[in-house]
Amino acid sequence: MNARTRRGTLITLEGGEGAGKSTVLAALRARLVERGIDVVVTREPGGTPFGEAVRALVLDPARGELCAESELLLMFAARAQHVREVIEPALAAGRWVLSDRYTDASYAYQGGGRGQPLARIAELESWAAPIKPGLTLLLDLPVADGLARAGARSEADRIERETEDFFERVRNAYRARAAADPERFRVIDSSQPVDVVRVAACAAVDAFVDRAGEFR
Ligand code: Z5A
Repeated sequence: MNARTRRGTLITLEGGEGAGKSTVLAALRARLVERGIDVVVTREPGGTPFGEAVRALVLDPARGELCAESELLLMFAARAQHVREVIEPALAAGRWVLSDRYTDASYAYQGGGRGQPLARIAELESWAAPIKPGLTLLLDLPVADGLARAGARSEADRIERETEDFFERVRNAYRARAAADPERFRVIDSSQPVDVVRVAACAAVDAFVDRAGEFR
């Protein structure tokens, strides 16, 4: 197999409210490009026309109540399309994919936050989104700090209107996933200044690229 036909790798970026994912995303993309990697940057929910329509629907507070089961299924409906239309074709072509959120977000928000059974989420994952990230960066900070950052920004969407308790459960679920899979996760303290967080995130990606190179 030559370099052009080698399968690419999925890197995901996760975190709670105001964690700073958007703030570090451009730096991560730039670092991957500097390392000679052809990278597709995408996001969830979204990443395809169908997924972006689902995103608008699921985050719109004007739609009113949405039961937890519907929310979970909508996240996976958007994700199934994203995997088949964007992620899998890019990886098959040897490109890397950097996604702002992926399946861990469903475990954290719909599992931890909404109390949906983790086994049910795992079933959906293995059926609709079986691609595993090679590296997941979790930007972690105390909930109150994240909410203060997000609150200073714009009008809250449907999920952002949740209680502090909800976001504590989301944070705990993310941290539990990271602790259970230290090989894949790198946890970054995103309560640090922006530049420090960017440097730490880029260093984690660099180390991963170096390691991936050793096995190629
Ligand atoms: N969701 C779900 O429930 N289930 C799923 O399966 C998936 C998603 C995939 C939309 O996601 C919602 O979908 C999200 C989870 C749910 N719900 N909520 N809540 P999203 O990722 O698009 O939306 P978000 O979580 O609200 O992300 P965001 O708005 O893009 O925030 P962010 O990217 O993490 O933060 P940021 O925009 O980079 O930074 C926030 C502010 O903090 C901004 O003013 C920055 O300038 C500031 N900032 C950032 N870093 C720092 C540092 N280090 N110091 C000081 N200030 C900082």
